[in-house]
Amino acid sequence: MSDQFPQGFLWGTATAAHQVEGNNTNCDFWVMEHLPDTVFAEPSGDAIDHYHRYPEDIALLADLGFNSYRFSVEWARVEPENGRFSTAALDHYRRMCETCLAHGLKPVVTYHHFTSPRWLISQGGWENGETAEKFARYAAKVTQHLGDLLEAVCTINEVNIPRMAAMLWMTGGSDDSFARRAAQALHATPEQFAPFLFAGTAQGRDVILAAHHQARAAIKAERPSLPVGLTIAMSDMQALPGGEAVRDQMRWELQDVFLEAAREDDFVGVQTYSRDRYGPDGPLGPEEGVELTQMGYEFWPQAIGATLRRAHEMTGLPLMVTENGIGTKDDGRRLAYYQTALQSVLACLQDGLDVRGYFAWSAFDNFEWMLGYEPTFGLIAVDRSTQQRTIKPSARWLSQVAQASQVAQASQVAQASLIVGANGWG
Ligand code: GCO
Repeated sequence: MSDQFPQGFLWGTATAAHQVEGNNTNCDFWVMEHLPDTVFAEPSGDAIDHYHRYPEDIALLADLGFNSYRFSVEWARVEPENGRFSTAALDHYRRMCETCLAHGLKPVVTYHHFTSPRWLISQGGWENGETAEKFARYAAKVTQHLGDLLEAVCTINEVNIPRMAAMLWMTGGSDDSFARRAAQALHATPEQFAPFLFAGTAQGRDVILAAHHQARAAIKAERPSLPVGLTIAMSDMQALPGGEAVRDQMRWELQDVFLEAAREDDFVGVQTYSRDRYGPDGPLGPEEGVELTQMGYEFWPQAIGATLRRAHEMTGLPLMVTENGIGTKDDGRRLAYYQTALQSVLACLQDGLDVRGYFAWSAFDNFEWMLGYEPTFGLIAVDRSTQQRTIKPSARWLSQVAQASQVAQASQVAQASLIVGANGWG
């Protein structure tokens, strides 16, 4: 049995605009980050200034031997006012795609990765049915401008995460006063406050899926041959004896409904970090004795194999690992994580699953939403006071895997991290 990944397999890393660009001031998150007594650990600020430094960053990723790069286009920049599009912003993202191609990286572009324009939130955000049309109009515009350069489009990142947030994380009542104040700051009523991550009702789910479907149609109308899919956050949902019914019910609500809605797509983007265990009374915490990551998740890299199999079973579609990775300060554990994860992806391929690519989350240490810059998911570290990039050993290791298209041939990389000058690295 071949231990090679297939020819043409996409090897890449992933980022999201708001987490790396810096000064994304026209989006909803920026406002929420700056509220007095915000729930955000710190504001995103300059982030890693990827908005300006993308040429060096892309060159660095190409030098590591990747052949693809997944990044997102920021809706708040492209459509700063309802119905008014910024050609300058579209040109910026076109230059990013051109830079990728010039370096041999195929652009896989996400049109929405959590952040939305402020004006959208003042109009009811992701709980308002009209948002689907607006998103499709924006998707058409982006495709007109960049479509000829793209390898694939992910319409919406983690379509199911608002539902997960509502059902798993905000059940004890979220910080109401924060939501009320944020609603006011974004000119929304508290009843209609629906930034993407807050759109956790069944109505929100339906708006998000309608937005995906309408955007897919709009993209296809512009470029019929461009592969379009959504991405979904999939933990490996395991049942302990007696927990099967509860797990199945939760898996239906949190994953299966979304996989079913993707059945007409060209591929499914699977994003996995860990597993979750279910007993007869619901979700259980981490198992005693299992190592935890910075996020408090179990170190469970084999989860990606299980979720790919589930996505395959539910859809039969081509799959892409659009995110997989670990938040840790210990880069040796990151390397170990990727090693096991990639073995489990390879086992899926050997069993006949059609997996088209693997994108590590993330290329760089970046802004981890409410948690700020503390969690470090990057293959490349960034000193944000100088914007100096430093390649971690795990990046060197993954680079060997990508170049050999084989996990076995990559040796453990023990050498010290490589420092890359702030002003160019050549
Ligand atoms: C996601 C998130 C990323 C996170 C990553 C680590 O798509 O899940 O988009 O933005 O940074 O998941 O928690």
